[in-house]
Amino acid sequence: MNILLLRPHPGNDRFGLGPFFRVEPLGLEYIGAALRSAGHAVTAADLRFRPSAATWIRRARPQLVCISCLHALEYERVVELAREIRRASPEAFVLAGGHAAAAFPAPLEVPEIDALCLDDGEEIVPLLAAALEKGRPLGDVPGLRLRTGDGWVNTPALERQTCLDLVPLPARDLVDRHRSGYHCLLFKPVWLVETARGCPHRCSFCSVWQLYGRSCRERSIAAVVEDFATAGDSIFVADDLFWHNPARSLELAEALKKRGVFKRWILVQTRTDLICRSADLMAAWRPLAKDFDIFLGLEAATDKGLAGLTKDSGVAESVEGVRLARELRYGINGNFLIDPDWDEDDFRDLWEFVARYGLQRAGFTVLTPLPGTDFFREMAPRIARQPWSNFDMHHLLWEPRVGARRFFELYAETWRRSILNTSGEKSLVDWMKQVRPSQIPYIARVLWRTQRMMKPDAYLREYEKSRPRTTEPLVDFGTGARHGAA
Ligand code: B12
Repeated sequence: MNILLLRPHPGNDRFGLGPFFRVEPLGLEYIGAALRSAGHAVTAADLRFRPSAATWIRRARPQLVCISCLHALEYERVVELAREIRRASPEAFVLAGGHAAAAFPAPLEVPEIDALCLDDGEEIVPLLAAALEKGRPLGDVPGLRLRTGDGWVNTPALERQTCLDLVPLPARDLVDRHRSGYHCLLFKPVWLVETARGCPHRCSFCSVWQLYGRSCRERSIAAVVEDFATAGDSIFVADDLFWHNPARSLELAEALKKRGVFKRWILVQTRTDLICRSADLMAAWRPLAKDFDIFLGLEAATDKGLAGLTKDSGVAESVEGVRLARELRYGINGNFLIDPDWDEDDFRDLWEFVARYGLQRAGFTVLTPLPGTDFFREMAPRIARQPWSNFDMHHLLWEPRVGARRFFELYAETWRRSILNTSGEKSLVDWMKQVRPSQIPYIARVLWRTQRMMKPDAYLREYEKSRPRTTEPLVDFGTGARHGAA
């Protein structure tokens, strides 16, 4: 069967990480590898680059089109893309999947989409392709939400979670033509690598543990070593919680060293309390890259703030984790959450914390109830109908305590205290000194776009444009259900 895999343009990357990170569609690469081994002809297109979806449809002539939807902010774009596909190829079966589609499928229940994938795709998509090819009933394919004459219905869930070793390596060649366009911060090109999936913690704002039931799955050491060894020099590790299993992480570090893997740059995401109890592990990993950055969910500057987010960790751990990582020469990036219900003192507490511990490399996002979380279900009555593209963690979804103008003044001031402010501590010249001459135009463009985050009016304009003018609720929970969810 001819199958086309599409990564849509997310549409809204005006704020936040968008300008800094553009990484390969790794989920589609794993699905592509699974489909190939079942004998299908697979084409993948990353629509953040040219050509358009219509051109890819003409080239690939697919019977099945798979669209990925990682983030809630992409829902509208995914629906638009499905419409475009329907027009260009009315006979093709259109399937959407990926984190946001699985965690909260309701916004994708439109006539132009035939089915939604409610779990990982490596097993489900080949089963669907086989059913379509052989004309078998689609209701027997597990893990789907199907559009039927009687509305949207769920097929039985997968009997057990997909084992990550089912597909040992992603089919990176499917999108390698865009490699030079994949970048993170100053590093370009970049490879996205996954060693494990899931997180056992229960932070209220995160939709990952709620989708995977706090489970953690690991790839085999052999597969990860092969992937690291064959990927390029700059690696972004997609794992939700790196170093989670100390014994396996230590074994992996040793195996990578034995294979002679040494990278220019590695970025991983983890927690400060885990760092506090993993000094040996961290020391074992540090020699694997010249520059090794850690992205930490710092979230709040007070214990009360952290407890409110069910972080299950305190500020003492944040401070000690950062100290320990720095002592081992790791670079620290992180993120703090800004609650719309804050008053002025809360902002000042955060500024003071950032200054005291030198956390100017951290970013700041607006606390946003992400679809698929209990937090979202709880907050939905306060959120009126507005575009999903506003769920980028840089928009206000309800009126903040200090009023929208004051909130954005304080928010923009928070960003002005970061290293991204080229009129602040780190000037444009300082940035340019860090890159090769050939990278200067690229980094100048990224920084220029980022200065918007320091301007209250830029946020306010967006807020006024999509200010909720109706009290119509955002979602109808009668339809937003995934397997077993309310
Ligand atoms: C890498 C990543 C990014 C990358 C972009 C990735 C890309 N390709 O463009 C960057 C760093 C840019 C990014 C940015 C953001 N991200 Co992000 N990101 C991730 C992360 C860590 C890993 C995704 C990944 O590649 N995993 C590895 C692959 C192998 O797994 P996978 O994608 O899940 O794919 C599997 C299944 O989902 C499924 N599948 C995937 N696609 C498809 C398609 C079809 C058709 C089917 C059938 C199945 C299927 O099968 C795959 C194989 O098993 C996830 C965490 C997560 N666990 O999902 C967060 C995550 C998706 N991001 C999140 C968020 C919030 C953001 C930001 C808003 C954060 C911010 N502070 O600004 C921004 C938004 C940027 C923007 N404006 O577009 C949230 C989304 C929550 C939500 N409900 O919306 C997540 C879940 C993190 C979290 N803990 O909450 N992100």
